[in-house]
Amino acid sequence: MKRSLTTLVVFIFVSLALSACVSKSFTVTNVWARPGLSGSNSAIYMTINNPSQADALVEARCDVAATVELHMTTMESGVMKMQAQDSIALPVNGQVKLEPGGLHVMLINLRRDLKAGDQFPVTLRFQHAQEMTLQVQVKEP
Ligand SMILES: [Cu+2]
Repeated sequence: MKRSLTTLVVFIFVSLALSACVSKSFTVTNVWARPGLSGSNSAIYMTINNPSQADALVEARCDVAATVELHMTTMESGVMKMQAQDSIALPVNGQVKLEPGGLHVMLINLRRDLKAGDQFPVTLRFQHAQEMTLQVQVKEP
């Protein structure tokens, strides 16, 4: 009896530890991309909430474009510029928004048309967390 009680307590403890682990992964919402024609460019935007340890987005992979890069849009003397980023920092307990005029996943040289209403997958690779595949919704900004 005592042994089974111990087993039960250990089981509950492990379950709680596992569920805490699962609930602490990223939540990524509002994943969308601009429409674009084959051969042109587009961008993916999203909101990343990071409830656990400090991490960084290091790569996005997506087969709708020949080249996929992490970009930051900045204004320099009134001129809009985009700069490739090695990674995008995800501070602990922070929210990072990829949005028009700021950070984005750049889709260069689309392999097919992206029309409003289309969906396609993108895979995000992080420095620490496991990679994650999400559905991107194509819509007008
Ligand atoms: Cu860009």
